[in-house]
Amino acid sequence: MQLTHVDAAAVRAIYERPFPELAFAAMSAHREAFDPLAIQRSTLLSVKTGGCSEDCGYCAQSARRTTHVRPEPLAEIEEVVAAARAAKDGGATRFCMGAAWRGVKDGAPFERVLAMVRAVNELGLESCVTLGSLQPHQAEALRDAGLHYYNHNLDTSREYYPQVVSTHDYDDRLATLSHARSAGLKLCCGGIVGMGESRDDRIALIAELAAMESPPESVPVNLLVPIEGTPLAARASFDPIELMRTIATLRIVLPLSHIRLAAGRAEMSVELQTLCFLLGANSIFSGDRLLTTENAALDSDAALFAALGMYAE
Ligand code: SAM
Ligand code: DTB
Ligand code: SF4
Repeated sequence: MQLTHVDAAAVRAIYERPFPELAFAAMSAHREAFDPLAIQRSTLLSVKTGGCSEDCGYCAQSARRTTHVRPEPLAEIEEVVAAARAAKDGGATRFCMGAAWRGVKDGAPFERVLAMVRAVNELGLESCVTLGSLQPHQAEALRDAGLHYYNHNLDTSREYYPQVVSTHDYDDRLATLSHARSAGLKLCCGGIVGMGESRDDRIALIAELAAMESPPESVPVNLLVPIEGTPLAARASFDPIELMRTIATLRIVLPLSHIRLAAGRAEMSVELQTLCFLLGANSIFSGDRLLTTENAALDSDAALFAALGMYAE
């Protein structure tokens, strides 16, 4: 099913269906476009850690807070190549490099990121970077270096965003996505659940993604990883049924996108992960670390996929 007009009311009508109806529709949409046994795997590396000027309430890397993160300068290419090789050996098909920047500045650090992209591509991996805001010429430089995906999350609804971040706004995020798309990059764009947002906010985020002229090929759904020292450290536990409704609705309204069960898997039961895969999540972060926190272990992922008769793409 390809939806032509997706607004918040249409998304709500899907999101709030009785669960068995929602699940059946999501599973059907998944099978129409994808092999339901296959899971795509991406591995993350933080190439510039901490010291960020922004104040995103969920993030360990804001310079405005004291967290477990020790700031580190931009990584050397050799270090990135070694990590990318290890990711490939671990079965990942995409390597995602994250920088704790408000945005890209022209100059030597950006040139080094371009060299990282070329080096990752040479290993036969898809490349992805997340560097904060981008200007059009920077998106074009990334494209010319061979970048496959630009990750830039909307994170939540337009309405809730100012409660989470005060140093940039929703339109800044949309502008960067538009520059990346205009340069011909594929988009990885999703959000975070479990930040105290309402169901309306989750529905509005889904509608925002689905209404994009050219929606993201890759949609990460992060469950907040609570970080000591951040305003969202004391998050109350999140209702797993809301996570499943979010995944299933995304699968229905974005039938051709990979939906990633992203951060927070280390804290999820195998039962919850399995249900999310059944409902249409077909991508994960694999490898022992996310950016600054632990991920679900590679061997437990392998055991889960073997038990389910599923496999990595
Ligand atoms: N500075 C860039 C930016 O803000 O786009 C790139 C790095 S930032 C860490 C990338 C994304 O990671 C955020 O947009 C958010 O979706 C996710 N993220 C960061 N910290 C998280 C946390 N504690 N729990 C869940 N997701 C998180
Ligand atoms: C995304 O959607 N999630 C990733 C990646 N894109 C950059 C980051 C998750 C970070 C989790 C918390 C941490 O490790 O600091
Ligand atoms: Fe900086 Fe990105 Fe973290 Fe926000 S999410 S504080 S922009 S690294």
